[in-house]
Amino acid sequence: SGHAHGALGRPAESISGEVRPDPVREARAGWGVENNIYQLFHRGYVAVKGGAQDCPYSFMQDMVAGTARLPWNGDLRPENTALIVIDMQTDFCGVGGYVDKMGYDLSNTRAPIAPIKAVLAAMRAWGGLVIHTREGHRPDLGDLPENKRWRSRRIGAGIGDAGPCGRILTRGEPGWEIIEELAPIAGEPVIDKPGKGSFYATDLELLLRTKGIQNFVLTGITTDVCVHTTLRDANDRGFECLLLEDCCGATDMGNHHAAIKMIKRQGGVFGAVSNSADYIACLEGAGA
Ligand code: C5J
Repeated sequence: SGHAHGALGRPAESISGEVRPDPVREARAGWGVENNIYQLFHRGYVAVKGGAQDCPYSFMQDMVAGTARLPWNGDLRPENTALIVIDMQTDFCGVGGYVDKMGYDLSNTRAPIAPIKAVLAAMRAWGGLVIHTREGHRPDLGDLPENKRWRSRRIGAGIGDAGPCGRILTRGEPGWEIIEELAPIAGEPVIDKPGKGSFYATDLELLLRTKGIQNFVLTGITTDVCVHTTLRDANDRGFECLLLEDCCGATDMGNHHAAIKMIKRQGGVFGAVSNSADYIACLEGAGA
């Protein structure tokens, strides 16, 4: 059960050592023809394998048939598209950070680093808006709900408590910083958020609306927590969401895959899913 705990007080959830699949190669093998059709006629996001399998009645089939496209209205421009890089902080993917302290396998949350780096370069060259987020709390913990603190202490990684990378998830500490490989560059907004979602208690929505953003491309960690909360909140606000699956990672691969599958049900209830290579190819095509 979800309430069972092991001897160390950690949830008895299984952390699989599953080798990360290569979604890009799979997509190319399984959807070659469709991708070609799509790229010839539409210029936009590209379907990945699993899209039609997981949600047989989704717009993925319409895309394949050439009667639908992504974004839904086909309007993909640097001026109306933002890439968000969520919580790529040492606390979530570095040695001695929060996720490491909880005892989870860092390889899952480090896997997206290289794909995100490639997408960042392409997005910057294309001219779209790039936004970064950091989860963290004020040093006086005035914005840390008691229950959040209690839960984190329960697993041996108390938010605000001292750790190898400074105080866990606390603003200004080394562990809270965005990792060097994915550091923001001048002009890219950084959103500091006290919660899992990127909209709650931040000015993210104001920023997106002011810039006229319609398409919202999600990357970062963790797929099932901060990325999903942000995705759902963005979708409810009418932003057209695309999650790049190899640019995300969770503390549990089962959760990662389930979180991706959830997006594609009900015709793409939360948006669409693609991967770094196809997205980059799409930007290169869209800019031509
Ligand atoms: C978590 C996050 N997993 N960035 N935060 O606690 O997803």
